[in-house]
Amino acid sequence: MDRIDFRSDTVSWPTPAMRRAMADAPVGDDVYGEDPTVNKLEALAAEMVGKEAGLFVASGTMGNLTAILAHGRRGDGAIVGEDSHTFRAEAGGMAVLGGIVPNPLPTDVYGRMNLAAVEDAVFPDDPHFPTNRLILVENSYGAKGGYPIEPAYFQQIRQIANKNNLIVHMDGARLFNAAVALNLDTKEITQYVDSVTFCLSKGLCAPVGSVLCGPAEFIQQARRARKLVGGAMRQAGVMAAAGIVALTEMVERLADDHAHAKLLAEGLAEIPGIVVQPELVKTNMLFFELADSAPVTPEQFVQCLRDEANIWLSGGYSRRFRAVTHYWIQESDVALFLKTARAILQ
Ligand code: TLP
Repeated sequence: MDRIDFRSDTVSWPTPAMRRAMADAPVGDDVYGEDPTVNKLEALAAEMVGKEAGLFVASGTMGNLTAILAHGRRGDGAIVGEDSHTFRAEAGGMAVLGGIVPNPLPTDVYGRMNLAAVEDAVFPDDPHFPTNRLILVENSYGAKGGYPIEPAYFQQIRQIANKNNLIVHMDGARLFNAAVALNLDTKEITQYVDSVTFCLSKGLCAPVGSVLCGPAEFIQQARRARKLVGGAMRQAGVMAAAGIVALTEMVERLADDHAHAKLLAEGLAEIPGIVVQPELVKTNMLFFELADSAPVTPEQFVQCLRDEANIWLSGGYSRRFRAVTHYWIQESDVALFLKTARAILQ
């Protein structure tokens, strides 16, 4: 990459192996179900998360939206973390396009909703209320620094769902980061949810795409929902080919990104003027704050990193920053970040 970009793992470029696979991919019209590369990706994805079928979609947002549209109807309710991506950062799609009524609940420092609060959020069977339908969960939890939530939590969510006849959908945009950090087979996490979306284009480096996985009948419904939102693609095998490389070659190495994020957090903790909790850093993301005592404003901090070392960091509007590591960030880049930040803040 031409810059050292900590703004997100979404900025990651495809690897050389991906570009080769894309050039060589056999393709067909996926709306006819005839793209062999898309079919291969969908089968592989479903197998990896222990579900019957998969659906290749353009983005994580589209995966969550098509899942919600396929699971619910207008007037249905969805219990959801108030700082989850699906509630807060997907343009209100579930309400705007699905007529789904979100019922947002606070989450703890790891991104978990309180289980008693989840039970309380189930409405009585009364025409005043939305119809109880969905619980939406997320793993790893982006707004809580990409914290990987243990399967035990989802097991308890499953029990509440079963008791109340609810469907559980997981936004697993960074599901494989969570599984690698917890040292678990991904299926140990996804066994408790009915459907899951995960992204190929974040830490896994594919240029485009996510996969929604779930029961075969549900995926048929989701295929219709994807068409509805204009997301049915034609020779998408060109992109799916990169996704296959992502799933076969890029999962285990996520551990390197996690180690880099930890290294960055531990280094930042030693710099006066920065407040960070390295113990919360388990995957490829960290939040840190610029203390009031820092000699520069947040805007100046971002600008100086860019001017002095071509290091890109998002934010600058508040004292809180997010840094994300990925394949294109090396240990030497972390060292440069720390050296430059120390110089700016001295
Ligand atoms: N997250 C992006 C921004 O939208 C914040 C990022 O840079 O992290 N779920 C989660 C947990 C996500 O973090 C994201 C993207 C999505 C869903 C949506 O994925 P895309 O961008 O592919 O629609």
